[in-house]
Amino acid sequence: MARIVILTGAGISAESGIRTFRASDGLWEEHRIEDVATPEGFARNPALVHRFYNQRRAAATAAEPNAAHRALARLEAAGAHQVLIVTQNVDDLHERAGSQNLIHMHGTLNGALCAACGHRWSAPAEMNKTQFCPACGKPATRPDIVWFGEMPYRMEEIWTALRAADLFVSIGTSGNVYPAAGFVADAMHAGVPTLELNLEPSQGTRMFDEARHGPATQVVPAWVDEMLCA
Ligand code: BJW
Repeated sequence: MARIVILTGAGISAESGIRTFRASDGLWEEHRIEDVATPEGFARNPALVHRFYNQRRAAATAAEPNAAHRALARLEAAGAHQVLIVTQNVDDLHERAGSQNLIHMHGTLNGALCAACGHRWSAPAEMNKTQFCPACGKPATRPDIVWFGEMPYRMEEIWTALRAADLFVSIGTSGNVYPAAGFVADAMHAGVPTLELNLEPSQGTRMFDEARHGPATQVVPAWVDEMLCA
């Protein structure tokens, strides 16, 4: 059974109404990365960081999976391929679409993490700096999100899957943030064929064996149809 590793980024959720990061109307236009996406920013101003993620949690809860999320779930459910989705996204639209074999390498809005002891639990809709960790009792609640300078989750598992894959597909990501941006090079060095599906050419587009550009809700279902007919 062919093994497909699929990396997704903010672009796959854009048509569900979730803002991307680097577009002209993206999240980084309104927020300094250093303030809301680093442990140092959180230490300086936890209230600001909680407000940023509380708003994004509310937006993700209100959003619905789109045709691209559903197509990837359909590919996995068909059972003809072994599909692993590695998402950089912190929304839960892949799982709500039905995907099961899924890694959230940058964490999830639905998780809370104790900055003091590392305990994890379900995030409340509104998180704030006075909430106590249920394990150690310290008021060190933070979103379970991987910020700049922190190690993304389950990297060994991801690299093992990537090296063993028969196809690597990158969907809706600009290719600006490592280590995810390096997956295409990792795949290439392992001799794994690569495909980019994105609205426009990404930073690393020339490294892909093939690239198809257009909105995810069009290019992803079309590609999945091809895979299921082959
Ligand atoms: C559509 C569409 C539609 C729109 N249809 N497409 C120099 C070299 C190498 C690394 C570094 C370096 N200097 C610093 C680093 C490390 C740093 C890094 O990469 N910095 C860069 C800025 C250079 N990385 C880290 O610190 C990471 N940790 C780390 O490296 O640990 C050490 C390590 C060492 C060795 C091995 C492994 C690890 C941690 C990175 C954490 C990233 N966190 C964020 C925020 C937290 C999550 C959150 O708040 O949501 O994650 S940053 C932000 O960017 C978010 C995203 O997941 C991530 C990627 O963004 P994405 O998804 O690509 O979104 P956009 O907006 O950039 O692009 C959207 C794309 O969609 C565009 O191309 C559009 O065209 C397209 N699109 N509409 C299809 N309808």
